[in-house]
Amino acid sequence: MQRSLVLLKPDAIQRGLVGEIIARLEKRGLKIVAMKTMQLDETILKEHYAHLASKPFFPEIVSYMTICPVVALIVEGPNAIAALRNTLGATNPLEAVPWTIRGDYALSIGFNLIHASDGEEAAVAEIKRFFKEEEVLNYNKIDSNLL
Ligand code: IDP
Ligand code: MG
Repeated sequence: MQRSLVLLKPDAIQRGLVGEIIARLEKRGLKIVAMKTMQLDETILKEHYAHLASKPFFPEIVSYMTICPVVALIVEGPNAIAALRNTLGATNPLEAVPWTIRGDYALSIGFNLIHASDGEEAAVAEIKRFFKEEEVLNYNKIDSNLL
């Protein structure tokens, strides 16, 4: 069983797509084990996007990601990390295939709606960065033996 951090970025909130995106994750079979709204700031973004902090477009990422709150989730499932990355589609929505979240709802790399961890190590670090242990729920889903 794997866990991943998911962020529904400010454009998901601004465009009223939070419910639709979460519905897709639920329908894929992923279990929500934590969820909250959060206002991000430059400090957390410099950590979260450390691999992009020296890029010329980093200030744009900060403006985008701080324009309003995000919805942060931890989702769980078998191979959740790969399943999520496939469900998201490519980073650049123009390259994301139809039926993926970015392929269906986004047009620009600057506004691509959703984040998910890109590997197991990143998932552990990102979950710790965004959630306290007591915010993570421990419960069974009635259909969990079918996954
Ligand atoms: P990912 O979100 O698919 O994991 P990353 O390469 O980790 O993609 O980039 C993180 C985020 O930074 C992207 O989702 C996007 O919001 C933003 N980003 C990446 N490259 C660009 C760019 O060239 N211009 C503007 N924003 C970018
Ligand atoms: Mg990434």
